[in-house]
Amino acid sequence: MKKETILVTGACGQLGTELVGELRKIYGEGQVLATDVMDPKSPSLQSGPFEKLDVLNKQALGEVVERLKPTQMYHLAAILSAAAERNPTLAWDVNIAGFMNVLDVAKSASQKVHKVYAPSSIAVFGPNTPRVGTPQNTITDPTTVYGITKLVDERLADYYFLNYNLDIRSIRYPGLISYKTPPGGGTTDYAVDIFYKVVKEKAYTSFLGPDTALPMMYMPDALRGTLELMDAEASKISVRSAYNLTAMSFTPAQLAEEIKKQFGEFEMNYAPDFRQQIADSWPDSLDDTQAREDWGWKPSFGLTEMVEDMLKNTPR
Ligand code: VAH
Repeated sequence: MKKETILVTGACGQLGTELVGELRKIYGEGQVLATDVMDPKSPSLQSGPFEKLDVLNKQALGEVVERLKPTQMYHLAAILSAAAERNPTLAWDVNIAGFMNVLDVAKSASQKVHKVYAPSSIAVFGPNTPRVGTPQNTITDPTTVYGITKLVDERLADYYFLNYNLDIRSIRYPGLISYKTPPGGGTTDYAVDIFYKVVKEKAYTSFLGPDTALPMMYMPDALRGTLELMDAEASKISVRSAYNLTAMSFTPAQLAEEIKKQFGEFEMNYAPDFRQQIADSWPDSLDDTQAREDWGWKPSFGLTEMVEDMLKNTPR
């Protein structure tokens, strides 16, 4: 295996915590520097090097890169959709200025950064987007500030690839479901919260209405997809903005029904809040043919398998 040195930003989040663990398994514990503005809580982050780093501090980011000389960067620091609606300025700063800092530092690093990963989201789509089987290239017109920032990031990624030959790769993640680290500030978080509440209290009140369909993915698929995209030959990557990627689509009512089937009865209630409007602006389902054709993407978890694994592993 080729020796890689990897810098991860936003490592304490839902995705970062698990991705750092996977990267350390592949490349060695000492080869992956996890960074975040927060202190690490999860044991998988404490098992290897960790530093506090704010992506808005370009000088500090530059110093870390010059010292570490990473061959790959995973830029995961971001403000998610619901949190962004509460603080659009912070979302703009972190999601766009922070990303710009990463791009600039990667581009001008004295030792070449071979690959950069920076996730996008289905939030780049909006109410004018075809809602079912949303194609890779279509109308975006996001109406959430999070979606707007992610769309700018997609364009910047493509720009840095075209103009500076930076090998940048990205995925438009759907809602990610996992049991190790809870998500924070997203609209798809209900699909994780429900498991914690059901196993502890046998009741859940959803902040989205029963019929709100959204594209979703179980964390093991998201991790594998991300690593497969990063491993793919550069010549196979035809999309430098971000790939559509999906595994399943369901509504809160369908998720509750599947949990009831496997877990038994629980009380399900609905009290939609401001996140309903965010969810209503996003696609019901995605077409990820391009990722399947370019680098062989194929999900392994559908709704039934995901619910089974979540019920087995959600902490009681
Ligand atoms: C959010 N989970 O809800 C994120 C995501 C699918 C959207 O990027 O904000």
